[in-house]
Amino acid sequence: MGTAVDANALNADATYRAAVAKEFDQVTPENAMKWSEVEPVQGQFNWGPADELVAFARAHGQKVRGHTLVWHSQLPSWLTEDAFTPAQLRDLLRKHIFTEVGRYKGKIWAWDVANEVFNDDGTMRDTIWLRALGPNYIADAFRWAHQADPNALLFLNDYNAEWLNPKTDAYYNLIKTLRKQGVPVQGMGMQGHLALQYGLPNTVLQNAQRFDSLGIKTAYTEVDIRMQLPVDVYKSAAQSEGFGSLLRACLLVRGCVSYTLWGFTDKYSWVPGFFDGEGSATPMDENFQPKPAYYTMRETFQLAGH
Ligand code: 9MR
Repeated sequence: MGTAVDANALNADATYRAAVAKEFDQVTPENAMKWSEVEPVQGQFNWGPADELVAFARAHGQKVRGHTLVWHSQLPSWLTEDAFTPAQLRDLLRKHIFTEVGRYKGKIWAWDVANEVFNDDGTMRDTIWLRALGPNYIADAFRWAHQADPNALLFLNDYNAEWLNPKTDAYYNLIKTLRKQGVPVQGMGMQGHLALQYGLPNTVLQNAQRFDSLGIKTAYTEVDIRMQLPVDVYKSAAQSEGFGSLLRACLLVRGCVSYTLWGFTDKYSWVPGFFDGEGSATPMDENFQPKPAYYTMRETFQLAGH
């Protein structure tokens, strides 16, 4: 059971810090390991917040999920604004992966190597990496990450990847192809950013099962379930069902290795800042009071003997 961790809150808020330590056995840096955070100026690194989280995890016996090596978002402006040639970009990406994965070698349990590489219709997302390097950038990234830390589990990761749809078809086919080619992709991360107003997906278990049937690990990596405010008891119950159904799917497939919340308290959730009028997306309110979703997950774990 994991959570994304807000590096600032971890330092500034003792209640938050204590809850991260008490409730979870795994942590993901919400932002601290992203390229724009670790290398804001080319060649000038800022490892402080990521180092602190890794040390915190070690002190509390927690695993760390590294997030994320290749993404189209939160790239430093020096990288996106300078006109690098494709060969230079390939070199920069390679160096980035070796530097970051190498720094934390042996300390990261699983890496989200490639994040959000497909569009919802199953076509490849148009990114700086696809444009410059072509679709093989994904295989390259996995090979480099594996060379840099052979023991870390290497994941793809995306949203709208929790049910059967054209995007998950694309991931299913990509993983099959990469595995045939011997590319070290070992897991599929299903983020789990759901929203009550769109309805809860009903092919969650089938989707987890088909990834499982490829012989890879699966994980729910960024679960939160937002809603249009204000909260009421019905929304709260539906949210609780949503958190529970993803967790049950995880417990029901052999290779599902973790269930991570994208923040556990509304106090630091990314949701209100991104979606107007929406919120209450996590299992604890702004005062760290558990919601029905919290108890549903706890009971589900207890029923499963955890
Ligand atoms: O929660 C993160 C937020 O603080 C950042 O501002 C945002 C920038 O894009 O990224 C958020 O985390 C994202 C994660 O890294 C990848 N999947 C979607 C998450 C929510 O946007």
